[in-house]
Amino acid sequence: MNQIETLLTERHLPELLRLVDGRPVTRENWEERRAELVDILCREVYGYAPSAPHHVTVTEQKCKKKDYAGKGTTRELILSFPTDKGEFSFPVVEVIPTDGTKVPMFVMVNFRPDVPDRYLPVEEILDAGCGVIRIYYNDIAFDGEDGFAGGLAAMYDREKYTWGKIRMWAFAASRVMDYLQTTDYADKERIAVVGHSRLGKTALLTAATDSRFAMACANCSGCTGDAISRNKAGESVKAINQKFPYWFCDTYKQYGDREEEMPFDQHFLVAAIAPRRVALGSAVEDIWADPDSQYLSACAASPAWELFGQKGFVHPDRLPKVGDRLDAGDLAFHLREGTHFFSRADWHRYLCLI
Ligand code: GTR
Repeated sequence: MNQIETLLTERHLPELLRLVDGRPVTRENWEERRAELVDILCREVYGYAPSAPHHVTVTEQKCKKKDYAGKGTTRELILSFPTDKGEFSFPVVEVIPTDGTKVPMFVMVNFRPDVPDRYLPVEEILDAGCGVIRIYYNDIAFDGEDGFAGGLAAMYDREKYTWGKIRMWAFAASRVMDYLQTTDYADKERIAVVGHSRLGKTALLTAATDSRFAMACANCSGCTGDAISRNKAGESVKAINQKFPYWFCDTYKQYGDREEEMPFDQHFLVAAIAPRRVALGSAVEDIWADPDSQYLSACAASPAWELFGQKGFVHPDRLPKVGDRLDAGDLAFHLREGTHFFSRADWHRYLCLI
C-alpha cells in the first residue's frame, strides 16, 4: 500500500462505491448512489429541506451601469418565492460584465452584505470575465440561536422539515440558480457556488443537492465541510455541534465523540457533486479546519469521478505541502500560506477553474 492508501485505511471510512443494498456502484447506477449519499447527509447531518418552489419572481431595486471603471453593471434585486406560510423575499446583488456576452457566474453566499467585500473582490472577478451574485446569509436565516423563529425557518413547519441553517442557506443559493436560469447573460454550463468556512460547507451542500451547479468552490470549509471527521485534528463533530447546534439537524448531535459510528463521512459530500467539478481551498495555518483531513477527503472522493473515466483528484503520494495547487483533474485542491480567510490567492484559483 502506498502512503495515502495507508492513511485512508487508518481513517476507517464508510465505503463510497457501494449502494446501501450491497450492490457495487458503477457509472450506470451512479445517480442512484448519488441520491443515496445526499439522502444520508440530509438525514444525518444537514436536515431535510422543502421541495423547490415552482417559481421565483424578481424585482429590480437599483441598477448602476458603468460601475467598476465601466466594466460592470451592478443590480440590486429582490427574489421572492412561495412557501408554506406565504411569500418569502430576500435581496441579492449581482455584478456582471458590461460587454453583453454570456459569462460564467459565481453564486456567493457571504458573511456581510457589502459588495465588494474583503471576501468578494468584484473588480477582479469582472477582469476574469465572470459575474457574481451574492446572497447575505443572515437575510435567509440568522446565524445564531433563534429557535428557528425567523427568516426562512419560520416559513415552514419544523415538524415537517428538519433542516438546519446550512441547509437553508443552500436552499437560497438554489433559488438564485432558479433566477439565473431565466437570464440571457449567465452561461448555464458554468455556474459555480462559492463560499468560505461555514459558507464553504454551504457551497458543497448546494452543489450536492442541486445538479444545475457545474462547480462548487469550498474555501476553508473544514469540519462538516470537506474534511474527513474520523481522526480529524482541530474542530470535531462534538465541538461544532456544541457551538453551532442550529447549523445541523438534531440527529447529527448523537455523533459527538462517536464519529466511528457515522454511516457516512465528509468524502460523501464531496463525491455527491461528481462528475461535476469541485475546488477545495485550504490554508496551512488553518489547523482548526485541518488541511490533511481536507486533502484526504479529496483522495477518498476521487473514485466517484474515475467511474466516468475522468480524472478526479490527481495528487502525489504524500500529504499536502504549502503551495500545492493540484488541479489536473475535476476535483482540485490547493493549500496556501496563511490563516483562515477568503484570500485573493483563493479567488485566483477559483477564477482559473470555473
Ligand atoms: C468556526 C467554526 C468552523 C468554521 C468557522 C467559520 O468557528 O468552528 O467550522 O465554520 O467558524 O465559519 O468562519
